Parts: sequence; C-alpha cells; structure tokens
Amino acid sequence: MAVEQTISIIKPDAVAKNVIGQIYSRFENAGLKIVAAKMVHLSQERAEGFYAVHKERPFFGDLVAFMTSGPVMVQVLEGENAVTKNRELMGATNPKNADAGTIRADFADSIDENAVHGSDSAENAAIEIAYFFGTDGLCPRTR
Ligand code: DGI
Repeated sequence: MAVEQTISIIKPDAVAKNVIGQIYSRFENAGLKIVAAKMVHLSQERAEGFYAVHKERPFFGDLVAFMTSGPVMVQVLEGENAVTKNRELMGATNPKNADAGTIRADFADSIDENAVHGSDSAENAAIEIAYFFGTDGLCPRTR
C-alpha cells in the first residue's frame, strides 16, 4: 500500500473539550505523521465551501453553524493507507454507532457534534488539502 495523505479536522466541540493532544496521540500511535497543521476559525463562507456537497441536505445550516462556532484544528496526516486508517480511528459518523475505542465513541456527543472530520477518499483528500494548505503548505518529513 502506497503512502497517502488525508485531511483531519478536530471540530469545535473537541477543541472546546481540550482533547487535541489526546486525538493527536491516536494518530501518532497508529503510525500517522502530521505533515501540516493549523488552527482556524472558519468563516461562514469557508465552512459552506468545505461542505458544499451537503448544501441541499436538511442539516446543512446546523452543520455550518456548528463548524463556525469556535476554532477547529486542521491537519494533514501521512502514512500507509492514511485515508482508511484515519476513518477507522474516527469511528462511525453517528457516535451512537461508533465502535468502542474510536475517537467519536470517546469524544463525540451526537451526530451534530461529532468531534472530527476525515477525508473519505484519496481524491477528496487532495481537494481538501488544497482547500486548506494550497500547493506548498506541507512539510515533508526529512528525518
Ligand atoms: O464523513 P463523515 O463526517 O463521517 O460524514 P458525512 O461526510 O456524511 O457528513 C458530514 C457531516 O455532516 C457529519 O460529520 C455530520 C453531518 N451529518 C451527516 N449526516 C447527518 C449529519 N448531521 C445530521 N444532523 N444528520 C445527518 O443525517
């Protein structure tokens, strides 16, 4: 399996719970490396643009309001099978259905406030990385 990159976002609920470090530890313990990271408070436009695929869904307004309610931590994770590995660490979208020991089982309260985002394919990962970090915002690990 080739080395991949994926976007992870620690959402405003988990930032507010002060568990950025605990979530980072899970990435590191799974062999994923952080090669870019920044804290941002998304504007309405940035949040709407990021979730544009969902704009016709009934929960879109609530999703954008939640994602702009406080800062988020955005990182690029790199490693073998990074897209799938991050999705496995996250657990199911609805924390009620998330396997024990996953980030959402441990830190999310509801489907509306579910702690983390992760790219769902390598194609979307490339789009999301460009959305947050442009073409030269990554720091390849040189040692
Ligand atoms: O990739 P995921 O975050 O697991 O899920 P997704 O890309 O299908 O949806 C993006 C976010 O939108 C998800 O993290 C929470 C929200 N969402 C998705 N489906 C529903 C939802 N929110 C509500 N209230 N109801 C839904 O059915």
